[in-house]
Amino acid sequence: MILVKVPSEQGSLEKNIGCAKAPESLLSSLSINPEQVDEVRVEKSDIEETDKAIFEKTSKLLKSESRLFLLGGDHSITYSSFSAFSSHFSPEQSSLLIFDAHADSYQSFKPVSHEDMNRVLVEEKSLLPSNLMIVGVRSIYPPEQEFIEKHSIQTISSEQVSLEPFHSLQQVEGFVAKAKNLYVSIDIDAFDPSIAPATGYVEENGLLWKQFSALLSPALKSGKLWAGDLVEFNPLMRGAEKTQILCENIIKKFL
Ligand SMILES: [Mn+2]
Repeated sequence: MILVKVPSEQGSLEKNIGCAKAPESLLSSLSINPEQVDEVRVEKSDIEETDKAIFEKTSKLLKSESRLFLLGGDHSITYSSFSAFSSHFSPEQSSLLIFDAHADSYQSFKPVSHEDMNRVLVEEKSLLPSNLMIVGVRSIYPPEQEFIEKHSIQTISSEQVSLEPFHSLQQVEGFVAKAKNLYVSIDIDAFDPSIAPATGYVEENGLLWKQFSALLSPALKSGKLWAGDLVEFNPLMRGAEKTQILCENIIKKFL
């Protein structure tokens, strides 16, 4: 697994300034062989150039049959990396499992931001709606709800995970079983603010570590996992220390 630093907060609409510092902060406390670390050159004044650079880096690594894990940055980075993933494997054979408090399916902006990247991926046909599952959601705007219903996108709320842990696990297992190639994207705000306070859009009643571990394990065991990312951690915010420990534990699961 190659860790790819993507220090970009350009897609955060200025609501998570500081999350570009996450990759450096995380790598400083993990002991990783430097040969296992790569980086996307971020064009600070030009998000479209950054998006292109993420796309190219992801494509290149997948072509060399490397598995990769991107360290964001804000959640818009997933737009470019998953676009590359689905051009590599084909949209039919590319599935995206997301852990997030939000649906990121608001109306489309250009350039793509962390509020609409799922909608744009679906509209551009890089992502088939049936190949998308969002776990931990608990804050959805009406236009997003409409979008989710229209495309029958599979979601599991954090409340469902708490109330029906076994059924939730079965749903994730079913999703993973159907997938050909998997990309797992983790927005740190999927977690409960008691363990992950340092992020731009905090939502109460999130996932706990044990719940997340259980729901991630089908993907880790599947042999289909080629790429992933961890996004929206902000080391400049209050509670950064405990959030960073959680992030480190997530990364270790992928290594
Ligand atoms: Mn989110």
